[in-house]
Amino acid sequence: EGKPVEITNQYKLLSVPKKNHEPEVTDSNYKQTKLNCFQVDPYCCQRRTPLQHHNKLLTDAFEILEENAEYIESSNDTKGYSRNLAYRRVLAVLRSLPQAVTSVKQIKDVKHIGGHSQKIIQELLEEKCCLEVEEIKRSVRYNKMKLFTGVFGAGVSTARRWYDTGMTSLNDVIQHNEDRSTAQKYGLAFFDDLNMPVLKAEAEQVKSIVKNITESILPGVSVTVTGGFRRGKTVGHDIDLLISHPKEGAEIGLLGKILEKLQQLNLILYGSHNKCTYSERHFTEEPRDPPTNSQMDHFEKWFGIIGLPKISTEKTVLIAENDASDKSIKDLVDLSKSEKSWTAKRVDLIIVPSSQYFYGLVGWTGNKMFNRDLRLYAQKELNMRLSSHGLYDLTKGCLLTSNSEEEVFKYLKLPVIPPELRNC
Ligand code: DCT
Ligand code: MG
Repeated sequence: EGKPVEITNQYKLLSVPKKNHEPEVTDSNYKQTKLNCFQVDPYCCQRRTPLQHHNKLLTDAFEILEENAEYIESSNDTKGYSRNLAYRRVLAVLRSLPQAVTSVKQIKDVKHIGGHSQKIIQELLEEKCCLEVEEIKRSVRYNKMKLFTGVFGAGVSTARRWYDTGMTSLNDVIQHNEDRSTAQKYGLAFFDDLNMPVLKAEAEQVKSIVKNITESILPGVSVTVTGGFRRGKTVGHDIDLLISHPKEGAEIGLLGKILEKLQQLNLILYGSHNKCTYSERHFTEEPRDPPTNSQMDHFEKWFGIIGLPKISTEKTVLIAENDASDKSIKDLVDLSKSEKSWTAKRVDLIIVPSSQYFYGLVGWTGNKMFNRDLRLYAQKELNMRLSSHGLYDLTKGCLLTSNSEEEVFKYLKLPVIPPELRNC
C-alpha cells in the first residue's frame, strides 16, 4: 500500500464533520479559503466525492492513464508501487475538489498528486489536451486491451494473453481454439448486450423480479440495489442485489431456491453459484479469525447473466432452452444475434446474514477506491480490520456489530459520507 500516511493536526481538523461542504467566506479570509479549497484529507473515505464534479477535463485524461497503467502492469512486477493505484488516487482527489483547478499552483502541495501528474495537469490546463494521453488513445495495444477486458469473464491477464497471441478482434478470439471458461464463452457471445449500459429502470425491474420470487419463498426478505446505482449513477455495467432477512439464519438455503425459480422462469442464461462454508457464515459468532483485508468477501453469492424481457412483464418469456450450459460458442453466438424479446444483463445476487448487513451494504455500495481507503484507514489509523463482514478492533480484540450504516462510520470516527458522495 506504499508509505503509511501520517495524519497531521491540520488534517485532523479538516476531518471534523462539516455541515456545509464549502467553508464560510468573508473578505479577510477569502484568499486563504481559496487555497484551502484545494487542501484535501489524505484518505478518500474522509472526503465528499460527488458523481458530477468540477474537474472533468482532467479526470477524463487521468482515466485513460489509469486504465492504460492497469493494462501494462503485471501483478508481480510492481514491487509494491503501482502506477495504476497512483493514478486512481489522483483521480479520487480531483473528483473531490469543490472547485475547478485553474492553475497548477493550486494543487502544488496536494496529497497524492506527484510531479508527473502535476506536469500532465499543467499541460491539460494550457493545451486542453495531453500528448501522452492522446498517444495512448491512438495505440493499438490500449484499444485491443480495452476491447478484450470488456468481455465478461476475461480479466487483464486473459486480455493480455489474447493480445500477445496476436488476436485483434472478438472474432479472432471466438475462432481461436484455446480453452475458454464458460463465463468467457457467454461473455464473447453476448458481448454487445453486456456492453450496453444497464439503465437504472432495468436494475429496478430485475430487483422487483427477484423481490417477488424471494418474497414468495421467504416473506419479510429485503432486496437492495447496491453498487453504482446506490451511489446515484443512472447507468452501470451490472446489477448488484443484496438479499437479507431480519431473522439471522433464515437466509440459509435461500439462494438455491431463488435460482431454481429463476431457472423455471427461463430467466437464467448463465450463472456461477458460490456457496460459503459454515465457518465463513458464522464468523461473527465465533470470531476466531478477524475479518481479513481481502477484497473478495465470503458471502454466498451468484454471478450470472439473465435474459431480461425488453418490455416489463410479469409473464414469463421463453429465453433459451433450459440447458444452455453445454451449448457450443457458435450456438451461443447465433442465439445472441437472433431476433429476441430480451437482452442479456449481468446480475450479482449476494446473500447477507442480518448481523453483517450494514458492513455488506457499505462494501457492496463502494466504490472500489472508497472501500480500499476505508479499509486502509481503519487499519493504519485505528488498528481495526474492516471487511464486508464486519469491523474488528485489534486493540480491544472484539467485533463491533452495527445496526446502521451511520454506526459503521461512527465506529470508524469518520463523518457519515452518504452513498452519492462515495464516487471517488
Ligand atoms: N467492489 C470492491 N472491490 C472490487 C469489486 C467490487 O470493493 N474488486 C465493490 C465496490 C462496488 C461493488 O462492489 C459493486 O462492484 P461493481 O459492480 O464492479 O462496481 P459498481 O461501482 O457497481 O460499478 P458499475 O456501475 O460499473 O457496475
Ligand atoms: Mg455494479
